[in-house]
Amino acid sequence: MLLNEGKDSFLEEEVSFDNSKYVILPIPLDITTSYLKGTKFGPRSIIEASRSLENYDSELDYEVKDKIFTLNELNLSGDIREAMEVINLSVSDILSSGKIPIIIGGEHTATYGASLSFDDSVEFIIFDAHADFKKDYLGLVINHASNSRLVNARHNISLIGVRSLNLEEKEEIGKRGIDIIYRNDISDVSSVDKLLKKLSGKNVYISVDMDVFDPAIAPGVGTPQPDGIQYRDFLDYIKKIINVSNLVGLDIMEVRPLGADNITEVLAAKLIIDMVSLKESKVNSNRS
Ligand SMILES: [Mn+2]
Repeated sequence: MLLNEGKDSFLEEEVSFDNSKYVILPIPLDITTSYLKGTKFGPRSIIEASRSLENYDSELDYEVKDKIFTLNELNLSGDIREAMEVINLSVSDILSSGKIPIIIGGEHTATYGASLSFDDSVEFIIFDAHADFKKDYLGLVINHASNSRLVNARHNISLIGVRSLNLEEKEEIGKRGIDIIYRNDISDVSSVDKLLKKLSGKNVYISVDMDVFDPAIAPGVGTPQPDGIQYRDFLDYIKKIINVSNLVGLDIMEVRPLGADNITEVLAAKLIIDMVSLKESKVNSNRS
């Protein structure tokens, strides 16, 4: 088993691995990053930022406690293919222990590695400014700009918040009939309804590239894009998605710490608390 027990935990949770329901897997992947390097420091910074946040959600009246175990960072010393294999093995270990993986990164390519661990019936919902549907990029087939396309080799995907792609990517996405909600249509009711209908009752994995958000609220990313979505836009989506489906895994990727300005990693940590709270308060209300 490649898993190590972690000392520095998310939200300062003290729960043991066996008693936890969610397992944070920090993946400091920074191999194919093309524009701004530094995503390898993302996982550590998200865990540090979580310690500045409260674990109680007043909107849901739910407290995250004794739920989340934090693993040590994965050691990724090989090339990108080896990294995918290590990630796949680690996520598979978490799943076979009956836990829900929460992956924090690190470049977005880690989502592809994680996707290999899931049954191909799992739907992947990818929030990203970029379509990431390139056939290859800078000579590499496995790279961050091809992540969505790679995941789509095994899984149905839906792309949300996209505002950066080329014509070839757009045509390939159209050819494959992939559901894509562009940033301009983020509030379009019929698009959202269609998505929810598709996800109803399904096992769902949510992947968040932090560059889907506006750079004003998430400046610390590898490839920033102007005119991103707001935190409330995201909350509206995940409330609806988690409500109709069964969340089996999630990731928060592409955090690139800026040093003194830590608002990106605080937002990243908050998203994890939000998604766990939404899933758990749903479980609780189903029981009562
Ligand atoms: Mn992106």
